[in-house]
This record gives sequence, structure tokens and C-alpha cells, in this order.
Amino acid sequence: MSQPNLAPIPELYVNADSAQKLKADAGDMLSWDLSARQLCDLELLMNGGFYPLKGFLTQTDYDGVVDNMRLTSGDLWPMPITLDVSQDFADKIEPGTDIALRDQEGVILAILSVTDKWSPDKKREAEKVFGADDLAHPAVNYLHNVAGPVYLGGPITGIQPPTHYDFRARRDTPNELRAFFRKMGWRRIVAFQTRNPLHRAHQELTFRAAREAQANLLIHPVVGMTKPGDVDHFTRVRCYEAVLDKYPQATTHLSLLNLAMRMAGPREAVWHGIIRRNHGLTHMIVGRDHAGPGKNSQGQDFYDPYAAQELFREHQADIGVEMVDFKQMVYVQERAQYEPRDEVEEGATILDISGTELRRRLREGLDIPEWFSFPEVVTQLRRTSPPRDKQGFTVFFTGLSGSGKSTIANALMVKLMEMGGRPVTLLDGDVVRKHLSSELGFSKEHRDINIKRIGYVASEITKNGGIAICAPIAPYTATRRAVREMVEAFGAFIEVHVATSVEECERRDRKGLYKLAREGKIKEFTGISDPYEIPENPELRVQTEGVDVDYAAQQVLLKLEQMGLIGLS
Ligand code: PPS
Repeated sequence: MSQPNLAPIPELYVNADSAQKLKADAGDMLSWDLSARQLCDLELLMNGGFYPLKGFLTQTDYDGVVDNMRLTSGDLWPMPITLDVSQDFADKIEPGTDIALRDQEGVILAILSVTDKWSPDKKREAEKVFGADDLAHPAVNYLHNVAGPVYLGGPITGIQPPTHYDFRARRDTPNELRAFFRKMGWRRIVAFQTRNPLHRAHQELTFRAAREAQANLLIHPVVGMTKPGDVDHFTRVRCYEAVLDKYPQATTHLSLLNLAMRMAGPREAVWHGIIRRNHGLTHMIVGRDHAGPGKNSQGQDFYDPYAAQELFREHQADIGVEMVDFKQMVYVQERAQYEPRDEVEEGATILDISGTELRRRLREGLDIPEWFSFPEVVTQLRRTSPPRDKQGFTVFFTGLSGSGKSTIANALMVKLMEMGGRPVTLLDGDVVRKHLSSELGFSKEHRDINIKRIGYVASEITKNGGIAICAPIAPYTATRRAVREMVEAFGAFIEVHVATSVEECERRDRKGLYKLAREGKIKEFTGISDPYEIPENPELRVQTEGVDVDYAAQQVLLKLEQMGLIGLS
């Protein structure tokens, strides 16, 4: 196991001449525009990273993977790699059809020869693969709220890899890495999988792990998709590059992996192992709570912290990669060095900074000591994480028509502008409908499009350090959640439920719309003839009955202050 066969691994690409011809043929085929996650999956399918898969899973392979992590061939494979599509698209496809798979710019990357089409039981997939049908799990949320309802399966013919403009020199296919290892004479190589910046403790533990295994080290961070809220990969790669210098020369290599993680803990660890074997690695570091998704909706861990190591150990022979135990390294003040926690005597002073504490210090611009991280890494993190009161954010008001959203939103906007510092944009329901969504009506589908447009604009404003104030009705929980995710990739999202009752809105009837709705002259009117799903956990709920607007706006300001988003500076 520890002497790898570094011969090339099969890829799914055709040669350049055939690719040219296929590309021309594919122009006439029905085509599917791949999502960001599907694009990551396709790249690893085509370049052999997902060997032995030859395409998106067929239904029988899918069933085997979901039930017992086995393909019909008997090979171990823990993660469903499926092509989810919309019902509309699926209705146009019959097994036997070839479809063109395109990237987000429309470039044809591959052809999928569809052999299978089915509507999966998503609840079963969630329970079996991710351990619970709980939306707090990012992959379960993706499964229910992002992925399409129908899966297409079949073999892939690869035409060209997706193009990456960033960090090209640091991206390697499995065969490129294998060639590199052959050239360098590396035969025992430990992989370190990560989605976080590396600090001194990580550098120490990876270095030790490689030395103990008498192996070289490959820092193999995921740059495809990681857990929502993670540090973006641009920042992380700059951090990894800074840490690379801290290893003895020519022992360690950095390569970026365009994987879309699922945060599936034990199954994910096994999957990561197989992917590393395909990249020519012999060992992999598996730590406590490997690829853990955090807490479930009951506030408990999704997986036992050692379940990933256990499952990996159980399948180690099939994976073909040896697990290297993760030694927790701690800083011992008396000796001013890192040591494995289990070797430190009682009474010694151990220093540590948790992830939460680190984020707090970055947010508040506080000191991050050199024993904890390398100054170059801290500089990079500070560049992308300015203190909270300098970051962009979105305040998202939701409530019935006439509940007072726009009035409070306007008051809030003026108060924030008075404070200065960041640009403020108000995306009011009526204004958005006039300028961005004038062609839309009030069906569920149209409302969702409208809200997602608002979410997109708000996320761009947030990304660029501004304040977006949104004030649509936004009656559906799932759509509000989708907007939250879009925004939270770049900054804070504060959902404010303006909780005026329908009776009170109707009594006020400022625009005379409730009267018309009662008379049936306006159809699908929220609260009267159309649903409004009350937010369960908004950051703030404001009452407007018997309260003046100034007070309501003040409550929002206090909340923003409490969250550190506005301050005295
Ligand atoms: S949604 O559901 O979020 O897309 O709605 P939104 O864009 O915020 O709606 C903006 C205003 O449209 C008026 N209006 C209606 N509201 C609800 N249902 C129906 N059928 C409807 N038809 C027109 C209403 O005045 C909303 O403005 P506000 O500011 O909420 O009173």
C-alpha cells in the first residue's frame, strides 16, 4: 500500500481531434448548464480524481452507494455523484439521449450519454449518506433546496477541462501529481486535506505526521466548494503559500484540489482517501471530526468525533491509502514550543486560541500572537476580514403588505447615512418591482424570482462593503433562506420580521389593496388569498402596533450595534 504504482490513471477525455469533432456535434444536442458543484464533480470525474467512476451515477450504482457505499462492480464508493436537473429539463430527456454539459459561460466540456433518469428519494439519501434529514446539514440543505428533483446518470465523454484563471500553477490533475512524484522520486506521501488557513499548530502536526510516516508531505487544500462561511479560497491559498516556506525545503508540496465538499464526516473521509489514492498519495491525515458539518438543529454534533477515523480504518485496504492519526498539537508556554497534547505533563501551561476566538479577534482588530500564527498568515486574514464595523451587511425586512417595512427601512437608511462610513442602498419592494422586476407578477414562481434578484443585488453590495436594506414581502421561508446564504457568503444577514398582524394591516389599508383583495379584484394577495410563512428565527422581530417608526428603527440599530456591525469608530 505504501509503495504506490504511479502509472497514469485513466481519464475520461478523448484525444484533441475527436474533441474538436465532438464539440461540433454537441452544438446540436440539448445542453445542461452545470451548477458550481456539478462543475467541480465533472472536473474530477474527467481527470480521474473520482476513478473508478466513468460518469454520473446510474440508478443501481446510486442505490448501492446510498445503501452500502458500493458500486455494482463491488468497488468502494461512499458519495453519490449525481447530475441533478430540473423537472422541465428532465421531461425533455429520454434514456438513450446524449446531452452536452456546459460551464457557466456556455463552453461545452463533456457529453453525457444518458442511460438512467429517476426521481430520487431525497429523505432516504439524506438519512443514509449524511446521517439525518436535517436542514442544518449543508449538504442536506443543498439536496432539498438547491438540487433539482431528477437525476440523470450515464457515462461521460470528456472534451476539455473547466478553465481556471486563478492559481493555475498550483492546480494539478491526478496524473500531473503522479508525474511530479515520479520525477521527484517521492514514493511515500502524506496528504493533508484542509479547508481552513494553516496556523502554527497545523504546520507542526503535518510536519510531524510526515516525519513519523517517513514520508513527504502534500498540502492538498480544497478550493472547489467548502462549508458555507469558510474563509474564501483566494485568501486561503495566499496563506498556504506563506506557510510553505516554513517546511524544510523540498519535503513538502502544495497542490489545490477543485473538490466540492459535502461535509459528510465519516463517508467524506473515506471519499477523500479514495481521491488521494487517485492522486498518487499513500497516506492521509484524518483528524478528529474530519469534514464535520457542525451542529444539527438540536445543537448536537452530527457525527461522533472519531467516527471518521473508525470508518476509514475499517475500509483502509479498499481505499488504498494508510491513515495517519492526527496528533493534537498544543503550545506549551514554559518551553515556548508546540508538543503533542498527550505528551504534555500535568501542570504545564497550555495556550490555545479557538476558531471562534480567532474570528472575534480578527473582527475586532485585536492582537493575534506570533506563537499562534505566522505574521504573514495573519496579514492575509486581516486583509480579507476587516473589523466587523467596516464590513458590508444586509438588513432584510419581511412582512405583510402595509406592515410598515418600507417606513422602518427608510428611517433606518437615513440613520445609517447620518452615521456615514459605508454606502447604503434601499431595495424596497415597490421600487424593485419597478426597476428590476417590472415583468413579474405575484405567483409563487414570480415572487421567488423577485426575491432572488433582490438577494443577488444585496449580496453584491455586501461583498463590496456596503449596506443593503431590503424590504419586500418575501413570503416563503425557503426563498428567504436562499437569500441568506447568498449574502452570508460575504457578510452578515439580519432578518427583521415586521410582525404586524393581517387584521392591523387590513385596518390601516394604506394603499387600498386589502379592500380590492377582499373584493377579489386582486388575486393571490398575501395574507388574504396567498400564504405568508412567518419567520421562525429572525434576528429581530419588531411590533408596529402602538409603536412609532423611530422606535422600531432604533431597535434595528441596537441589534446592529450588538452584532458589532456599527460602532463608535
Ligand atoms: S414579494 O412577494 O416579496 O415578491 O412581494 P413584493 O415585491 O414585496 O410586493 C411589493 C408590493 O406589491 C403590492 N402588491 C401585492 N402584494 C402582495 N400580493 C399581491 N398579490 C400584490 N399585488 C400588488 C404591494 O403593495 C406590495 O408592497 P408593500 O410595500 O409590501 O405594501
